[in-house]
Amino acid sequence: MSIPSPAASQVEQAYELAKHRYADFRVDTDAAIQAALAIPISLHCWQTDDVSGLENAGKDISGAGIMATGNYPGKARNGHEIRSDLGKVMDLLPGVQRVNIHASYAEFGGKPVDRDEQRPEHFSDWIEWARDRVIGLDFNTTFFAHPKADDGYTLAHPDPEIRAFWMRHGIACRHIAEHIGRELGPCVLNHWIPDGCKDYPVDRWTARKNLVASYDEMFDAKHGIDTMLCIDAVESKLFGLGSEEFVAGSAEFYSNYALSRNLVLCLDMGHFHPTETIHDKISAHLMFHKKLLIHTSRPIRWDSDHVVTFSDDTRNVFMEIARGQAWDRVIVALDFFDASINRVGAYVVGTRATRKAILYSLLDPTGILKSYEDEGKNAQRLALMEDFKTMPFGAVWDMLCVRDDVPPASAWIPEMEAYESKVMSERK
Ligand code: RNT
Ligand code: ZN
Repeated sequence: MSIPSPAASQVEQAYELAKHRYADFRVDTDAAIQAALAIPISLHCWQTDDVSGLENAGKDISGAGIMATGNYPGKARNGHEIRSDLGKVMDLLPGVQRVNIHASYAEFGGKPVDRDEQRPEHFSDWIEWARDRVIGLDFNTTFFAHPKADDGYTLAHPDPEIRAFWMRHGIACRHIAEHIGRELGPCVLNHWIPDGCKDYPVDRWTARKNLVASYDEMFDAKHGIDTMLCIDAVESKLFGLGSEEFVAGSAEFYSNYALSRNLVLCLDMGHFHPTETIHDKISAHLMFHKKLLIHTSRPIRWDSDHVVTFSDDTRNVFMEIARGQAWDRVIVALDFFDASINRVGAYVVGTRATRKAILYSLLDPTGILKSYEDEGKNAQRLALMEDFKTMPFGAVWDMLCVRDDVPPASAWIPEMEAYESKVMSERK
């Protein structure tokens, strides 16, 4: 069916009613829209091509616990197609966007360069593209999809030469991120490693000692990297495919490591026990850590990376940030990949869901809820929280889209379909 776009007058009228309804609870919808549009969300480049990257076409390399399932047609095959898809996605998204690239998306112009020899010029197409679009870039070390990561260990590897190779990669990426930072403004460099194993190891100690030593070398001040431009973050994980029992970079490891080395801690919503959520961790960590990087994602059973939806989990994360007025201490990035649906659609759904949750949190009647709480009126608190779920939120969201000149509601679907038939379906 063809999706009808709401008429501008409908959006206006619905918004006027919604605005008054929220104002009854001392919530300013205009201010919330403005604030929600201004919060940057860093779009991961790897949903365009199912985390394949640009270096390994045709090679049989293990994904080191990262696997996108599905074979929906239209996957991007090179840097040009990836940027084209990201451009289309951004045209359908309201609000400030950044783009988050991985070291495996380097472009070498035909002459392959190994991970430990990557340099800023291998990302010049990305930098020029971002400059043209007036967006910032974030960066990630790629400690996977490489022969030297095939046995599941990198920075924690027992072999000092393999560790040294990956340390050189980490340092190279810090120079690249610093360069991006100088060109486009501060660049968040996230570090995630797969290191771990399927079954009970005898020695967890050496792996973790190695990991501390490798990171200490990578983050050493002697490399002269300006940490105002390259903002290092470290990401924990509970388990991955093939590392079900042991992951060296666990939550406890990184929480302590980041705190003791003054780095940003990254919490990925999909990296905890199946029923464990991250909203309660935000205020706990921010009592001690300077900043958090959030990877919004949606775990389902053993998969940590389904497309984000407007779920309780997503809303609760941003509600915590809003209620703690911690926006300047949290960096928002996306991390999901689904190869079984149109990939532009996956991005638009997941990114819109993230910004919807941001808007929802900014429309919270926190003041009233807090006075109920202070007075011990917890039935009233629960009732109001429930009622806010069915407030005319959609009307405020549609207005946010219209104010930023993108299709409201699901009116972006026809644009995705047109792009699919014109561009994506030509890729064989
Ligand atoms: C892996 C981590 C990591 C990756 C990306 C590709 O479990 O979540 O953030 O998804 O770096
Ligand atoms: Zn992640």
